[in-house]
Amino acid sequence: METRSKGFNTKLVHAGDFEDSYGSAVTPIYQTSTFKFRDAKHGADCFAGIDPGYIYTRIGNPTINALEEKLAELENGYRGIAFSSGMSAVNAVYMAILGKDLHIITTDAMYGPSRAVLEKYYVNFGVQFDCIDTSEIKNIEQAIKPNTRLLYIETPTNPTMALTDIRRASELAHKHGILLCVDNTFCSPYLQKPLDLGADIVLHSVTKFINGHADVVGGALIAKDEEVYKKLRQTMVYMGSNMDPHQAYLVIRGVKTLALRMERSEKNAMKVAKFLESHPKVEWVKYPGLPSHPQHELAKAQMSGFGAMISFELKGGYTAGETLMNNVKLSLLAVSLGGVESLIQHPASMTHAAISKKDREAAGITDGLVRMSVGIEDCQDIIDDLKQALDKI
Ligand code: LCS
Repeated sequence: METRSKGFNTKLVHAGDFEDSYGSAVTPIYQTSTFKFRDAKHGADCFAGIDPGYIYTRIGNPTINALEEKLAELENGYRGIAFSSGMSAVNAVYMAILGKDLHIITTDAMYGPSRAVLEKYYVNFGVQFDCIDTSEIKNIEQAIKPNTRLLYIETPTNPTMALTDIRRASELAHKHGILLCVDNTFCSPYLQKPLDLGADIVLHSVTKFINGHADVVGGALIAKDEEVYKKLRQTMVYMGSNMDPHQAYLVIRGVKTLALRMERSEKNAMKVAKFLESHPKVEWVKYPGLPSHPQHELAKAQMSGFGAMISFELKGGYTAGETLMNNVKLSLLAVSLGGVESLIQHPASMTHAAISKKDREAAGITDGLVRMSVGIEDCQDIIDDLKQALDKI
């Protein structure tokens, strides 16, 4: 079905659908590593790109392609590429665009490994990087060098919930011939469409809200134009970091309910954020939907809602955080986010442990910071659970 002109909810359900010979109502799993050619010429034409036929699953597969089409439509992009994980999507962007003596600017408080991989590996290949607070556009302007090729931002950041103005960042990047990649994992296209705001590439850990059921690890890139798309796809094929057809099938199933899940967890998150903000044992809460969030106005302008992620600092720092996490019973003490279950975790010792304490603190990831991914359970149960755990501090 042609769905490019349809509404977001219709695209969630139907974009990427194709007719198979049995009239299957949902996208079938093409669990095959390779595809038969009709004859030698067909094989040669497929390799030459003259025939769009499938060749080998690392290069392309109908189930994976259906998901790629769906994600491209949801993000208003040219085409999508699915990956085995969010981190393999991150690496594909770095590998496709960076190289010896080339420079990347990234958000300092971003998902730990997205930053750590630059510090630990890419430097060995001569890549230069600056991790800065991109929520101030003037910081980006000051960090730009003649050899800067990529501006890579996360907004909101994991876990400090700081926002970067995508439109202004893209204007600045393009003025200097720099590509802008936005990690849209925390928002999903339900809340934010970076390509519409000027970005060149959107990245997802589809492990999170896109799949939404905490049962798949996967990643995706969506490119705004053909040139960037081709570079990224070639990198994926050579890295061998394709998604598996069964993984793609599960993500296609999960993403159909994205809007319903987001709507519910967002409502819950607003109530949880207000509860936490009024609690005497909480020092501060960072949730883009609260007027106390320093970039509440920007959140209203570039996001269509405020999402399900909350960060908060407890009075009593690390020990208080530990007590809270040891006493929650409904929220699961687990990393990851964006599923139907509420999850709670401690970034300094978990998701951001790969970053040095000095760099963590400079990026605002304090020892007492707690991050919560609010699920779709009954909100009162989530709040009651937090309340009894906070009472133990
Ligand atoms: N980008 C963001 C914003 C993420 O939060 C993550 C994973 C990734 C990229 C990497 O994706 P993955 O390879 O895990 O699919 N974030 C995690 C987190 O906050 N806890 O556990 C994983």
